[in-house]
Amino acid sequence: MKKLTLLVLVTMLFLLNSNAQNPIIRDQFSADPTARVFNGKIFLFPSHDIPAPAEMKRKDWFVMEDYHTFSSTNLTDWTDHGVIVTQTKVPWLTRINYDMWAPDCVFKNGKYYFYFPVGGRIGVATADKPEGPYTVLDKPVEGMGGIDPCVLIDKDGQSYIVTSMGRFNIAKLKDNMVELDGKPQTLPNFPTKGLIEGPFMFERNGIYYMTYPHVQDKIERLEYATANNPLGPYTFGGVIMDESPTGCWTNHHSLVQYNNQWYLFYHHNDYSPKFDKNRSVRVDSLTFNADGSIKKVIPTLRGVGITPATSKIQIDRYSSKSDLGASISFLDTLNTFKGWKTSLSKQKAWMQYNTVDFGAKIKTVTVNASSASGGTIEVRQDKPDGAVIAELKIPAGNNLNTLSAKVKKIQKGIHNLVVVLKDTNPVDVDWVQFNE
Ligand code: FUB
Repeated sequence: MKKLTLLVLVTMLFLLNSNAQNPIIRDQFSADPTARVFNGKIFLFPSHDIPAPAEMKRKDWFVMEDYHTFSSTNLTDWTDHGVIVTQTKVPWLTRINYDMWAPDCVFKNGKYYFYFPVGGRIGVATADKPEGPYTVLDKPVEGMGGIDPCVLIDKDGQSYIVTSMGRFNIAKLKDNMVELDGKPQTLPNFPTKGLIEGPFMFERNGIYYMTYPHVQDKIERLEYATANNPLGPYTFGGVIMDESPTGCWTNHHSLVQYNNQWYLFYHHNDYSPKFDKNRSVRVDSLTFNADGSIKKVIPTLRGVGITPATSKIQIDRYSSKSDLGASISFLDTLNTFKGWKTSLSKQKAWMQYNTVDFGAKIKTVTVNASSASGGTIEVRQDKPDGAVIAELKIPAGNNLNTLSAKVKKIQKGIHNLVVVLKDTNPVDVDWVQFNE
């Protein structure tokens, strides 16, 4: 019994990926995120980039052999439910080609339907629970080609599937969710150049939105169009997100409303700055204007959610920073999944991390930091010139040290956290954590 309890505890610890910031999945690559709300939880159905195995001749392309699903109740803690579908378990797949691209999942008639593109076909797997286990059906969706399926279940119960093949093709689905009810039609009025993939369709207040990546210039940006019914015609609405600042060529996405807030899930190449086929899922808040148009989303590192002060706060996922003397870099360029550090190199340089829940009983603060020449940092609340709640002198040396100090005059509840370099000796900060 004791062994079983220990095993459950260890498994829970393994499953709990406790990070609020972008990217949200921090122990593997993840891309093409479709987020859905099922049973009051948010479920993420991304695709899964992996480094090319030895047998793959082409090393500069996407390599995707399976799908995981993840869930969260607070957008802060994500549980990895493990692999739900893998290429070797697709009965009708004749060629293993590591091409399990962007998927979707919907709930209908008491079952979860997971749609995935592989081998130029659209496969379906079903499950009784969103996290699985999923069973891959014997046949793909006959008559539907293309990639990146998205399924909309309309208010009248009619389902539609849209895929992409340089243009968007849409068809009604029969009630069994696996057969088409009529031939796919190509949606008119979308760009004829630079439209490749990734349509996402949803309805809000009677407006049907088709959101999609489009190469207007060199790489994809996210755009949207609207219509008064799922089959269109759609009218261009605007840009949801500009091109990735780190040059990630693709940007696949989904929009979802959860607890009265809309979110945009998308991907960048955070852990793989030199190879944009190894991507990572991010999430930022999204807002609609009163007329239903979408406000452009600026990608952030901070992401969404409230960070408990008692967690190891990665201030390199900053909300804002001083113009001079504050920068971030990988802790270990050979293993980027170890994350980043903040470097403060000029007197009064600062890094601000917003929306930290300081609770009511914080007594001390611990930092993991290094300073070649021995520098001092101040921990402040709310803003760079906010009240100093602790000061820590980092011993001279190149290695990271974990050291603590008492906090004074700390404000309870949710506040921003700011770390400021007090003197001129540079300091690198890995994380900051408060203790009760
Ligand atoms: O992940 C492979 C492909 O890249 C997806 O299917 C596209 O949407 C793009 O993100």
